[in-house]
Amino acid sequence: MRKTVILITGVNGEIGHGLVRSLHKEGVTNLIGVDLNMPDEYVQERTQDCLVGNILDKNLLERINAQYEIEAIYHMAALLSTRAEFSPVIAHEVNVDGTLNLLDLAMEQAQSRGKPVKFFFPSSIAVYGLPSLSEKSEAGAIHEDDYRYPQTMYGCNKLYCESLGDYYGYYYKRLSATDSKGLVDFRAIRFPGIISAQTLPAGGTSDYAPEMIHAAAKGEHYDCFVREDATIPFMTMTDAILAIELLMAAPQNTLTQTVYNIKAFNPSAGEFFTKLKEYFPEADVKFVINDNRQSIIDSWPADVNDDQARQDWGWSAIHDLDKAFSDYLIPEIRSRYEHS
Ligand code: AKB
Repeated sequence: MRKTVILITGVNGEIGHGLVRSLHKEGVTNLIGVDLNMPDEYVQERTQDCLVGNILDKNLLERINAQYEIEAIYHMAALLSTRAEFSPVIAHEVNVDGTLNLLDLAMEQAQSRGKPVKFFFPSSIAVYGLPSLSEKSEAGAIHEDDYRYPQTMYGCNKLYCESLGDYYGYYYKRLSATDSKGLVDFRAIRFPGIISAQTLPAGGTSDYAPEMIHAAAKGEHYDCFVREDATIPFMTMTDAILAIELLMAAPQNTLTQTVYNIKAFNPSAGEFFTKLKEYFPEADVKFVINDNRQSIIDSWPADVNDDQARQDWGWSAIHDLDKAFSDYLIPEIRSRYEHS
């Protein structure tokens, strides 16, 4: 008998960590993880098995397929936007081919179980591309169907993978005699920048906000690579995990779309710094603009409309900017660096 498990790819990454923490707290004991590097002890202790390997390695996925019965996949492995711009072809392989491999695994599993496999895909505000700053400010909170003209490899990858998810969910091999509709239960969220108190991101363009606050807590200088007026939406890791759990728990018949915007707060980099100084008056931040990374942030929306997520699966963020600092970031980051 194969063991029934929940698979998390990129388990050692920021959201992977957050998911393991939260699912384990809720009593989920059948997690398995895949990552390029051996996950740290925290993750190892809370998972049944951790496999070190590449999601592009078909032998690895074959082994997982043979050994386990998978009820859900949280596919978090990806190269983020800044890293992807340095190695666009590798990014395409990991972000697109890797996702295709995982969708294929989900389909094989669902066919052999005769039951749907839930598939969570973290998409991003990077799928949007605003042509100019004036249009960005006029556009306001943009809907899921607006401005899908990504300007980064990462954004292109995410947008295409959303379509792949729809294909596997609704149209897979539509010319064959077997009906596979609904076997892959694909659900996606377009995340804003995420700020975690426990971990630091690697290779993203929204990294300036988490980097600024972690540097302040460590008493280190930080060169912020975007202008003070640079504005995109952000949320705490707590809210990002909450959103994944709410969406994955929602009955399929309540979902009117496969891809959802969500939001919490959207300060400019300067407003974020002002808030930070309430807690760390000595915070030493200089705005040293990297024009290329700035242009990516300028192409992302300042705000998104998340009405559909609110309506369909009861989305509502716990933390606005004030609460993010007072109830989550400051207490947890302080205790993290005090104890390290
Ligand atoms: C990135 O900056 O690449 C990510 C994202 C917004 O998807 N954090």
